[in-house]
Amino acid sequence: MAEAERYYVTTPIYYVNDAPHIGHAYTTLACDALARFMRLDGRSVHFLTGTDEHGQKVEKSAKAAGMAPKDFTDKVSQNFRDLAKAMNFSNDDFIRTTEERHIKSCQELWRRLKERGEIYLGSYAGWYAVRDEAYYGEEELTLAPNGKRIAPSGAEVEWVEEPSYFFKLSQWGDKLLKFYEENPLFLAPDSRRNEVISFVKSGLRDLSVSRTTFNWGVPVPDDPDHVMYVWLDALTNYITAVGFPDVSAPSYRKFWPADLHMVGKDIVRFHTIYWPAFLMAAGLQPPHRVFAHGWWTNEGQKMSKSLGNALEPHAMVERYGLDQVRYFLLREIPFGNDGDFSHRSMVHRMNGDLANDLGNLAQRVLSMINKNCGEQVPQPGAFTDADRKLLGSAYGLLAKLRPLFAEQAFHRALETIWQVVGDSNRYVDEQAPWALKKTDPARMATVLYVLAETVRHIAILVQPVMPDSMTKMLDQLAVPADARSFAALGEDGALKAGTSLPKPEGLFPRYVEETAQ
Ligand code: ME8
Repeated sequence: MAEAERYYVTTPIYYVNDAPHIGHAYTTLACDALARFMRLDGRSVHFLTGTDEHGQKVEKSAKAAGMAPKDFTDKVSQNFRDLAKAMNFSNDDFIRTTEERHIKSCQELWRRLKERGEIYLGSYAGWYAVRDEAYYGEEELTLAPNGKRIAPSGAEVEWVEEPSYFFKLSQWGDKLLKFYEENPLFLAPDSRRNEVISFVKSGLRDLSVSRTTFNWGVPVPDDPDHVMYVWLDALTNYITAVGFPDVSAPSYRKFWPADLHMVGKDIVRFHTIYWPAFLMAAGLQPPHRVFAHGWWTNEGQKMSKSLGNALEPHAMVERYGLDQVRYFLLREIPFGNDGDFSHRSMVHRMNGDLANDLGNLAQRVLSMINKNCGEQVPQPGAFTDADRKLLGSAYGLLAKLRPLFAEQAFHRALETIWQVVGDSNRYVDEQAPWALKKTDPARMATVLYVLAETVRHIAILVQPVMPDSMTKMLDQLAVPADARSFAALGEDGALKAGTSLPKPEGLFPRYVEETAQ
């Protein structure tokens, strides 16, 4: 299959030491919208998410819960599967790093690196932050008032001294810089790209890639005193899931290199320095692109366990509605920037963009058709310039959305669709079909047809972001199940006059403040 016809998108695999919060849901949601968009656009998609279950941090959490690590990870990994269900994520696979397929894959990657002389045995003495599962140089640390050393991420570090295998990362600096230069789309947004390039330019040290002081990890082949560094283990999930180490497997050949690794800005270095270096060193191709999005805060505050203010996705969905939450997260902030969640802005989007703009448009059009056109798609007459203009903007949407999805500009994609929603609402007001009912019923039928056809386009194109509500909207327009992909956009898939329509129902209720009820 030609390269352009497939699409492989991944989320980070989440640590199971914590309950999922809205930050985790956000990353997976962005991938879900992309996966759905590409499927509707005719691509063969592989969408991967999963859980990162090894390492000292998870081992510590299991101990604190009084459980064996495997029992602990079995239990908490399930929370992430439940989240995927609750958020209507369409992932094709869910990988766990404790699975046999993954252990085999990590060990094979290790063997390849070892064989090529990229890994050597030495000993590590330095600072390690369990929370980040990352090594830090002395010069990166600051001293807290309690005398503890703190990493730039805010995590406490501890002194570690142990035998360790090292990956020769120091030899990959120039090759990485060349790779970034030759692949300008590899890392987005630009601010992150610049940050990574200047970090690599400042010089890379060899990377410790095994630990001996705990054993909750993938055993190093031929040296079972060592377990692999959890990031080497974790990153490898992206190739495990498409069949590595069998590089001749159809899934590997079809889907690797990945089109996109979506990550948060906290883990950009792991994905854009270590990962391409490991792959190139093993003679494998690096991914096409990494997008590092921004950070959500809650009402201006960093979300944390200790503050107890982490936004819980299930509770948000219950309070505001699933598609409302999905829409808000992708519309509210320019994708890539940090964003603040506030109840006020959530309600503003729900009641404005959804209830007033899109919901009201669909409801007005469908109920006028229901009352005045015999519950059928009306028969249009000749189109006026105004009709052609509105239809033209609906027909032209896909061509505008493709490049925006390709650059993960979800907010701009939604804004572009909502311009047509706004145009449609203005068109209804200008054409006043309710007044035409008496004076010119044939013209009323044309106006309502133009509107229904525009709503069909909007519903098809909004499916990646709000799949449930748009399914209902397309049901209300009696669009057949096999005519809901992007191939059905434009005149060829146009609504057929005379098609019976079900009774319309409102899709986006207004949020009424609890105190005002
Ligand atoms: O880092 N805002 O896992 P993790 C936005 N296991 N996104 C957020 C967020 C917030 N406040 N908080 C978390 C790990 N995220 C490793 C990854 S991949 C090979 C291994 C999202 O459970 C964001 O995507 O700490 C971030 O990068 C990820 O959760 C970190 O998840």
